[in-house]
Amino acid sequence: MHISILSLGLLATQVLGHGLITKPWPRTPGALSLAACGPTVTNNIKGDNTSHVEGLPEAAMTDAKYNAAECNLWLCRGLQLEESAKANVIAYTPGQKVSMSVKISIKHHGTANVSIISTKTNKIIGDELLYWDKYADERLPAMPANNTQFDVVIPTTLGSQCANAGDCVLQWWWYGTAARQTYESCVDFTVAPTMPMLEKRFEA
Ligand SMILES: *[C@@H]1O[C@H](CO)[C@@H](O)[C@H](O)[C@H]1NC(C)=O
Ligand SMILES: *[C@@H]1O[C@H](CO)[C@@H](O)[C@H](O)[C@H]1NC(C)=O
Ligand SMILES: *[C@@H]1O[C@H](CO)[C@@H](O)[C@H](O)[C@H]1NC(C)=O
Ligand SMILES: [Cu+2]
Repeated sequence: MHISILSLGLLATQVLGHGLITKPWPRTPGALSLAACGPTVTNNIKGDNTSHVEGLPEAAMTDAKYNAAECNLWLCRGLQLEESAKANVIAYTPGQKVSMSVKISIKHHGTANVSIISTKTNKIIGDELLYWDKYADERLPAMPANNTQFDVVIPTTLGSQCANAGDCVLQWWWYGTAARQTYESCVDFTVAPTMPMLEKRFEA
């Protein structure tokens, strides 16, 4: 049995994992995540699905199966859209309101956002949908309701950028400033392209 100092460190931080999206159903580990990230990352997330990113890239490097570029731990914690999940990817319409829930098991004051990310570039499409300048503040007597329950509105300007399953994710991102811990959780969705030419014709 091999217990390296790194994996012991990882076990210690696992106890401290703290957040993920619970509604809509987020990405979870499976065969594709394992192929891209290797067992160190997927076992970490299976062990605690609220775990943070810090420490994972270093721990994963010792893993022959880890492909940093394919895994991309700074997008959805490396979780990929699994084949078995493709049938359940949600089709949204432009302008649709989406209710989201997040589970926070331990608080760390910081900032958070929800945005639509292009998975090819790992860049935000448009503006952040939501931003909290104060989030998960353990110094408050109670957590504001909107830290764990909130709505986002699907933009009407996506065009065909999120037409196919896996093109885009709705990513919740929380950074605990003093804890220096990053939490990422992603929902897969599609938005069918609108037909601007057709709309113009009707307007004329
Ligand atoms: C995360 O883990 C909890 C506790 O093990 C489990 O109940 C929940 O279904 C998991 N959620 C996801 C998205 O994996
Ligand atoms: C917001 O999200 C992006 C990734 O989508 C991240 O790079 C950025 O640091 C986040 N900002 C905050 C304050 O959470
Ligand atoms: C969350 O609620 C607080 C008030 O408790 C408000 O100041 C803040 O703008 C809200 N943030 C978001 C992102 O809805
Ligand atoms: Cu922590």
